[in-house]
Amino acid sequence: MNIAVYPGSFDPVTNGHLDIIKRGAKVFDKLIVAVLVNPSKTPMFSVEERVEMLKEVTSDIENVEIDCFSGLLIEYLEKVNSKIIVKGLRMVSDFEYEFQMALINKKLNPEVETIFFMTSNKYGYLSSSIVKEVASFGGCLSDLVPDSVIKHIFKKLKK
Ligand code: COD
Repeated sequence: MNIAVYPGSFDPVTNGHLDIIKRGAKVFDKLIVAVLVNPSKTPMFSVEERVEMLKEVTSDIENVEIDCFSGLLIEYLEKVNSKIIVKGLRMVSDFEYEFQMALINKKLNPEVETIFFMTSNKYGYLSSSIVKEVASFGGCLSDLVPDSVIKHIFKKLKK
């Protein structure tokens, strides 16, 4: 069974992430979307909220599981019995960082492969940070994140 892990911050999940999840789920037997627990960052949403939003938007995809992890990704892969990391690539600017990550993960475990999915044309500009910026200025979020996520963002901003 081919189990792949798609790691990220997902703060919050965007339509760009969801596109990669849907495409990844078609390629692998099981795709685990793994939210990083990173105490050194101050995210908009807690890990539990990010997991919840991901569960809501992937509930119709049978072979997708949502989880969270802390520490090294390579150690998490071992725990879930996977040797495949899924990443998304947008601009050339993603490449340098993702290339470094792929190389360090390969160094830490040579059996692990990182597989890149090119962003779909319409999501090349999209990131969680851009979504948060647009939201903070009251801009329109449709086409950027799933409808259920828009509700979570507005709820958070009202607080
Ligand atoms: N289109 C396509 N892909 C996209 C889009 C889009 N519009 N938006 C984002 N993506 C891709 C990103 O390129 C990335 O691959 C993934 O989706 C997740 O994106 P983010 O922004 O939610 O998450 P990141 O980039 O902050 O996640 C970083 C990780 C959690 C993957 C990384 O920090 C990590 O693996 N940390 C664990 C510690 C570790 O093992 N480090 C490496 C060895 S030191």
